[in-house]
Amino acid sequence: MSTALRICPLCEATCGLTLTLDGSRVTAARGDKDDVFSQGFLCPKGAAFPEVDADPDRLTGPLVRENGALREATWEEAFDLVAARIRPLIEEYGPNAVGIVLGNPNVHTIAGALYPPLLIGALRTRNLFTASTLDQMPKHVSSGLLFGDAFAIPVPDLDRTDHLLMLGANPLDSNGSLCTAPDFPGRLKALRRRGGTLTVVDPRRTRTARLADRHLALRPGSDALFLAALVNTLFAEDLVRLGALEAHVEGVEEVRAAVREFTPEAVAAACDLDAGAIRTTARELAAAPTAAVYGRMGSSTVAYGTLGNWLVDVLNVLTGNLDRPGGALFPLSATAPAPRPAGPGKGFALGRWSSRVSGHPEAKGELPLAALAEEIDTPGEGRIRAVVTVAANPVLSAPDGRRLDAALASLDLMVSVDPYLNETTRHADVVLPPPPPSQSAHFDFAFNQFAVRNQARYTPAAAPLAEGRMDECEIHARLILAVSGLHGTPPSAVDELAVDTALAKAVTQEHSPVHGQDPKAVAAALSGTTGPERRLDLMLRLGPYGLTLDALRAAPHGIDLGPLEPRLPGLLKTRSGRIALLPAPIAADLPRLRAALDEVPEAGVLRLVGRRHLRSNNSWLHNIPALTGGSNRCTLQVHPEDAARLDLVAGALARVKGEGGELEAEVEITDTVRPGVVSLPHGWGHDRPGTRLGVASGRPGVNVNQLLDGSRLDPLSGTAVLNGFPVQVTPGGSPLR
Ligand SMILES: Nc1nc2c(c(=O)[nH]1)N[C@H]1C(S)=C(S)[C@@H](COP(=O)(O)OP(=O)(O)OC[C@H]3O[C@@H](n4cnc5c(=O)[nH]c(N)nc54)[C@H](O)[C@@H]3O)O[C@H]1N2
Ligand SMILES: Nc1nc2c(c(=O)[nH]1)N[C@H]1C(S)=C(S)[C@@H](COP(=O)(O)OP(=O)(O)OC[C@H]3O[C@@H](n4cnc5c(=O)[nH]c(N)nc54)[C@H](O)[C@@H]3O)O[C@H]1N2
Ligand code: SF4
Ligand SMILES: [Mo]
Repeated sequence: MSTALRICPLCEATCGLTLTLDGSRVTAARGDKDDVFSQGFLCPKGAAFPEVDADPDRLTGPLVRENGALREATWEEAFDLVAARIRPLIEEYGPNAVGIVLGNPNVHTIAGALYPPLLIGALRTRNLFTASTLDQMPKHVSSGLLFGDAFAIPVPDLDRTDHLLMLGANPLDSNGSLCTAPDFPGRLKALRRRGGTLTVVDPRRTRTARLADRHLALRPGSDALFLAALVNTLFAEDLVRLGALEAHVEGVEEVRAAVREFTPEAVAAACDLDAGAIRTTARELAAAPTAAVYGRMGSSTVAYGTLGNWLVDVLNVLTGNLDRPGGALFPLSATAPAPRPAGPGKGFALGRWSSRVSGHPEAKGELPLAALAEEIDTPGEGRIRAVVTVAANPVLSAPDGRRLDAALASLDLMVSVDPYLNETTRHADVVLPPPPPSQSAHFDFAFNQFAVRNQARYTPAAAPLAEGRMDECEIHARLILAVSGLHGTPPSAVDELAVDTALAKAVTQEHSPVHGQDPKAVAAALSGTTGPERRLDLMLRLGPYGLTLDALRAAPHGIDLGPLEPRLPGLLKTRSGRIALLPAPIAADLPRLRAALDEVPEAGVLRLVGRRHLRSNNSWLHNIPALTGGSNRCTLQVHPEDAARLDLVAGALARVKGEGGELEAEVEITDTVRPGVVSLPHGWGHDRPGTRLGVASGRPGVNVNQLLDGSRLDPLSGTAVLNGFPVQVTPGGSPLR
């Protein structure tokens, strides 16, 4: 028996785990009490790490398609096949013939942070699709426009704020998102204990809402109207106080004019909130010594997602809370480039190209994942003929999985880097499975950028790579070489090139710690036994704290880098060097929101919202018995009034019809959803043949995203509307057992 530390990769909270190992098998996981950030916290998912790690359905080696069927293959065969098949397609049809799909777990692995940018660079395709356009792309766009940097995302200063206004987030079940905070629930309770206040805006009375001082159960999709009315009230009641931000903001008067029509009375009907309650919310926000406004999924994956995300930060600015302790601050991660001096930047451009079929504008170099199917199945020049998926299951996670399922089946070539044969990867011609997490090192490149405290932690692999396994970093490196026509080159060449490229740039930058040094000498001094370790070491050395891999190794429970600190104006990369409070693309989208003021909600139309369960994670943890036992979770939650009106019976089936299809789900009657709203979770629908998910396929559930046809998008960010879309509900067919 031995123990090893491992940062949990199962949600954004990044808790430190202490694993118990019997040989190389993980037998238990508990919270690491000495972890500088998570201090022993863990949730039921973290506790199930051993089962997640040892799931017998995980693929143990590569699969290749031969005569229509997948068979086990050697790594050599698998990469030979990729190289032999993809190069002719690119040569004949050009780089855009290959689509790249990056899914959520890429933000939970070292490989997913370090290699996809190189894969995108190698393929030079404009057909890049990621889970961001099912999630947080509106935040990237609003940050890009406001601050000139799509990754400059302020996070609420949870541990110090006096007042938190939270929209469309349910951290008691999700453990938080774009706000990395181990024990988010405990931090909210501490906020209440120190006399702070919590307001939750959510059409459902979630576990988080139950913890709040006030819960506003607004109509789904109306957050942007609600937020605009808060901004309106701040101006109307002379509550705008920029404080230290004054010198760094432009466009305040333009915002005042832009929100003039959005009075609390004007939005009240659309939001189904009392105008008085909206005013009180604005006054409390302004009166709090410090406050933070924070919006997530439920205010992001909606029709006015970018406008809503923009308004969140407009409120943080107008109340003087942006960039101040207790407000909403910008984290500074240990692998971020060392801060440059303040001054004008390049700004953020949107729509530099558009998608072929529907002309959707790119955002942050990406096209809407909801448009992937049409880019494959619509004939014509520029059609996608090959797809590479990495850690993605869009057949379940994106709108209209049926159409995407058929489109993927029609491809000339599909390659998937994924541990499972699931609804998406079953179409692959080559599946390249990474090892289980115990056999991978971990560092949170992504989430340290959104953490409520600056810190850095590195956990080397807890167990050695099993026989026949390949580290996910090496899989990526070999894949990059195979698609580049460099098949056969040692994979270390990819890391060396990345180091050389980064150093060539850094030595020329005056604010870089290696300015003026000899790049070869810096590279030679890097420590680390693998390519990715050397790259991590380099990023730490080029970073703001001058850390090294050796320093992290010497502090296995992590290095605390202190509370978040103000970062303005250095962080701003807008062309003016100031916060652009009313960016032109936002101003151009506001008429759409004004039109929403007059839309009378149709009586009797139900709006569907999602929900998450603490023991689940998107589409891929339903195969773990320890996390799936108990009663059916894929239920349609309906308010008692709606159930009575629609003749729906608890435990019986309801038929749900949307623009993209229909399905039947078990009815759960509960007043935790507001009237007019039904809720169904996503990530279910494991009933397709040809997968290898023994447990999940036994209790498949239904795919909520089949109710969508992929046409409802937030126009500025290309993000799918996954919350608040209209559905019809009628009693279903046969009753349940
Ligand atoms: N209706 C509705 N739809 C939603 C949402 C919603 O709230 N409502 N949420 C959306 C959101 S926020 C997101 S992020 C997306 C998520 O959707 P996706 O990005 O498709 O992610 P998952 O469903 O989590 O699927 C993850 C895939 O990664 C694989 N995987 C797991 N671990 C690893 C690993 O270490 N390496 C590799 N290479 N692969 C791994 C799994 O086997 C699985 O195939 O879903 C979105 N879809
Ligand atoms: N247990 C678990 N944890 C997870 C995940 C998981 O699947 N399971 N997924 C991870 C991922 S990828 C992400 S992105 C995060 C997401 O984490 P969160 O951002 O916390 O998202 P959700 O838990 O989906 O909560 C969204 C809330 O928005 C509400 N909502 C729906 N429509 C509206 C609306 O129009 N307005 C408002 N104000 N609210 C609305 C819903 O009722 C729901 O309670 O969770 C991560 N953590
Ligand atoms: S809260 Fe998230 S990171 Fe922490 S143990 Fe649970 S799943 Fe893992
Ligand atoms: Mo997500």
